[in-house]
Amino acid sequence: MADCEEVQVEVEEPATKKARVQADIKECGENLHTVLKDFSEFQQTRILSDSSQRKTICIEGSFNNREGKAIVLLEKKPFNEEILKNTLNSNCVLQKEFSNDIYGFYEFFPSVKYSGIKTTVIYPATEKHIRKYQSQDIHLIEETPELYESVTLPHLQKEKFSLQWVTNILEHKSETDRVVFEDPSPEIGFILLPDLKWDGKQIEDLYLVAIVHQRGIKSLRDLNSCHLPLLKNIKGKGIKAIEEKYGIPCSQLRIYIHYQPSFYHLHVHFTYLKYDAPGIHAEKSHILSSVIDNIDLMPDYYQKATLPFVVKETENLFLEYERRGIVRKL
Ligand code: G7M
Repeated sequence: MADCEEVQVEVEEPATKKARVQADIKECGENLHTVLKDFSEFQQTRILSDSSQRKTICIEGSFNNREGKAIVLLEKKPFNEEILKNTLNSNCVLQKEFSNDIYGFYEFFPSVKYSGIKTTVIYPATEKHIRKYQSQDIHLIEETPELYESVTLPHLQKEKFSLQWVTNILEHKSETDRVVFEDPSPEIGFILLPDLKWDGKQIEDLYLVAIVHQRGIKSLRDLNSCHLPLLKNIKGKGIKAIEEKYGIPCSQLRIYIHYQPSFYHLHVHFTYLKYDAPGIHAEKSHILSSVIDNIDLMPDYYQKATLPFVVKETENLFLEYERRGIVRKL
């Protein structure tokens, strides 16, 4: 995809703006992210999910003059010391709602610099992206090795997310300035960088992923004793890199692999232990130390084990299992 010059947006006449947007599209093809400066061209269609607990909202919509759907995911950020230092002062607005005895209730407006909302834009978004971000009923499937071979694997071969973002990272085409550590070995090497879900600022929600250089390892199911050097390398060097850069000891890290993952190219998650990151529960995450230990005890453990996983009702994988009578809706 051709690189595009950044376009400075000042206040524009609507007609000028339309012409500029069309010119940007012509110049930049599908790459919305080289020109997106605000949401004036975004048309909201519906809310896909909304969590007051996680303080996130996910919106489906489209961009004027661009074909296809887009997803915008907004997430309020956790507090950290830097924000507090720079907001609890006179550069903010404090509006009193009411008071009663020693209790005062206010609405607090920090300055623009410190009230940023973490924003992810996916464009063009596929139906699979939309299903992924849509809130819906979920089911637990106990996948035996036979079910993996006869249902899950054929499904994966038929339908999977593009791995382009992974390839871009491994080939140093994207997110190069975010890389925390790289071991370039084609067999046991990996790239460690902040996950999409982490802005890399505060350790309270620290979230990194280690993406392996070796191609062809789809998921936990594929892991066997050949992969022990790779897994041990990720664990050892990942921990060291995080300790050096962020000062967090390994005893405060949660290091795990998802099953099923969303992307079928092996990657390991590193999160801060106190942070309840999405996908850390027992039905989805497998602690890396236990994975290594299981394979040490039985080299083909993950080819023999029944592995549970969670699936959403509208996912095609659910429909495959439903068709075979293994799960059913209420
Ligand atoms: O569930 P699964 O194990 O497949 O997790 C994949 C992880 O990759 C998730 O935590 C995503 O937030 C993360 N991720 C997805 N994308 C598309 C990107 C990306 O483009 N860059 C980075 N750094 N992380 C991503």
